[in-house]
Amino acid sequence: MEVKTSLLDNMIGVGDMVLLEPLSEDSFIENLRNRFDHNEIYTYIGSVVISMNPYRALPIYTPEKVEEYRNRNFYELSPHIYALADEAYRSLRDQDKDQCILITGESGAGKTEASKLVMSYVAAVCGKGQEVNKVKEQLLQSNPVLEAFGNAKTVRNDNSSRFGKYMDIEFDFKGDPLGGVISNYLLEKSRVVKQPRGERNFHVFYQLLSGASDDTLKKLKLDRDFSKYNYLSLDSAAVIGLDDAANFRTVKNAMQIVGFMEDEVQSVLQLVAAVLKLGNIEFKPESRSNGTDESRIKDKNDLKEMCELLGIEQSVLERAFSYRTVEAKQEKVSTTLNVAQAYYARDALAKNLYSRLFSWLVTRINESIKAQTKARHKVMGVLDIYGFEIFEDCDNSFEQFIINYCNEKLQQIFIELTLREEQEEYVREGIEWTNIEYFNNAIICDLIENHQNGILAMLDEECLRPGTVTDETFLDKLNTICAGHKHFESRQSKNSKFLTDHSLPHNCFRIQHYAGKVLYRAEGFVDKNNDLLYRDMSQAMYKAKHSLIKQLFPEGNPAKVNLKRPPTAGFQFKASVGTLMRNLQTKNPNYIRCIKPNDKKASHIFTDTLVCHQVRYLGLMENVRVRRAGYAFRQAYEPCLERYKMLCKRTWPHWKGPAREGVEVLMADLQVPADDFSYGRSKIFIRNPRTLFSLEERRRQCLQDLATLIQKIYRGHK
Ligand code: AOV
Ligand code: MG
Repeated sequence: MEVKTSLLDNMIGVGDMVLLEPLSEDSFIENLRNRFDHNEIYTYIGSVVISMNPYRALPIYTPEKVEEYRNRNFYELSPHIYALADEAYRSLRDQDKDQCILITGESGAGKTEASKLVMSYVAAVCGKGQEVNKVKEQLLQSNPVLEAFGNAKTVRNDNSSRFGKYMDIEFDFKGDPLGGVISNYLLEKSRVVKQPRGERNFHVFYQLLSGASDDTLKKLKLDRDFSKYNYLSLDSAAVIGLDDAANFRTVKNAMQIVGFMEDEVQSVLQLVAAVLKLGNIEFKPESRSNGTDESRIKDKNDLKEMCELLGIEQSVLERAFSYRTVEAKQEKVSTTLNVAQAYYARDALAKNLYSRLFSWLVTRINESIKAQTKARHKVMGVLDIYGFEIFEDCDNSFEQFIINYCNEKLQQIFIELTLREEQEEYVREGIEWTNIEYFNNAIICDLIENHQNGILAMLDEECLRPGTVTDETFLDKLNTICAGHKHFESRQSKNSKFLTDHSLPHNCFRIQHYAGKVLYRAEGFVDKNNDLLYRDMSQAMYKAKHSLIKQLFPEGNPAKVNLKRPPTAGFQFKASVGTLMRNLQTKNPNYIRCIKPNDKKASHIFTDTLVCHQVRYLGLMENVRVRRAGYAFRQAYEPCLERYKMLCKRTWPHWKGPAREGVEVLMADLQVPADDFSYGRSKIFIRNPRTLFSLEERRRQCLQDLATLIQKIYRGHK
């Protein structure tokens, strides 16, 4: 069979790794490099899209490109993220299958950009009309708002997502968008009060100070100078290529489109300003007659201004910075705070204030974008989370642990669905098959989330245990229970029977994640998991006249004293990730695997070792092997017959018998070599993508001939 298709013509390297000859890790990486050097950043492994971050704007996302990919079969054109988006959208619209787009890759690999490209493609090709356009615009404009509040410059990415985001876009039966729902996952709130060296706080702080008018800043009692604020790191305040002032205008405009009222925008900005003010409140010790130190506020001006912004009586907040009330058995006991405790209370308030504001923003956006009809709808979910992260020098904390756990779970879904499921499908369909080995990271997920002895369960147990609980007691517990686990290492603890790595620092433990070994510092785990906010603080916030802040601290309502502890941060995260995974499993998955070509954030640089590392841990070689050993393409008999029956006189225009027999007639008639396909119980499996391309090409030719014929007849009539 002669093969001539647009995909294989003029192709740089090989567009689908399944066709790569010979296949080895070296040839795989060479192919990626060759294509990358020629600006071909997308490559397929069957239906999986590999995306290399070009770190510069390429002219491949124009409206013309959108038209080119619209309604075309996946393999018809050269690899592009638009082909995946189109396939997912059409399958949702025409086959009524809910879809999810799973985007993975490490920090800075291009996940967030990819998610926006998918969303903008779908917005461009789905329905038109005033109402529909409004829905689309609101869905798209939710991005700049959430990025301003939830993204920050890190050492790996100037626009790093510091929260996980899953967005369901809902469509009606015609494929027109109805609305959407966003779920957010644990914001890295520690960033509000402290940032690692070379990193910034969340974008919105810098955007507000750079972009707001003098008048707005005056009303918010703010100074344009970043250096006036303790919570803003100075060494990296200005980021090359990032125009904070222009972005502030974009964000304000986006908020308006999404449907925020002017007074809501002002409320939000007042809270942002209040966080900055809060950071400037400082404390000094004052000795008491009994020999202890009590904390006093150094200069009350920032406190006063913060209280003015939020409509809080100054004495109420001042008291909350000086005392802590513990309620036990209907008795209230107040103790004074020392300086360290006062700083702790201040930072806990700032983190809570900001992260609750963020969750409120998501809820508020959801109110605007939710579908206005209760009619049944189809759903496309787009998942964009924070990528796998490793800091050197044991600087990984609870946040990295959570982020990396989330990435393990996603890798697990990928394995489940592309490697395991694929192999199981062959068995189900009765197709002969030899298993391909791959690393299954279920064992690491279990180490973290097992409800009896997983790390999160032990952290919770420690946090809820009476008595003195510290990060050391937590680490001791880990050392006892996890010692001996293949993916866990730490210094031998006094209780441990097992010998472990003595080169490790005392206060750390190491997990061998699917994507690499990460050394976590136990310090802060207990505290961050507890996420305690003194009741005096929430009560002070609840007393505010500012309606938004009051709303954010409902537990401060004295009428609703609830002595039950709120669930820990880890518990909540595990539960929400669990729900997410179950949700994803009900949908048809589409994968984008993002790869970072270098760690300099630079264009045109392709670092082999870095790419190789990612190819390995993403399991891409195994992915190709499974695909190659198996069948590149499968389709149920019915739609297969429908699509290609025009190629054979005996099946065209009608085939009376069972679809499977029709397909058999078709294959015989087209003389497709017998070893190139197999008949499963419900589907035909085609081994080589070339066979598919060839069928597609013949179909295209056939349609063209038909069109020419119709034109001739039409002219003849005239
Ligand atoms: P991430 O989402 O994967 O990291 P981003 O999507 O934010 O990474 O990409 C990082 C940066 O790479 C972007 O800000 C762009 O400058 C550039 N970039 C990525 N994809 C493209 C593209 N297709 N074309 C041009 N430039 C691109 V993180 O959120 O840190 O895990 O937490
Ligand atoms: Mg991101």
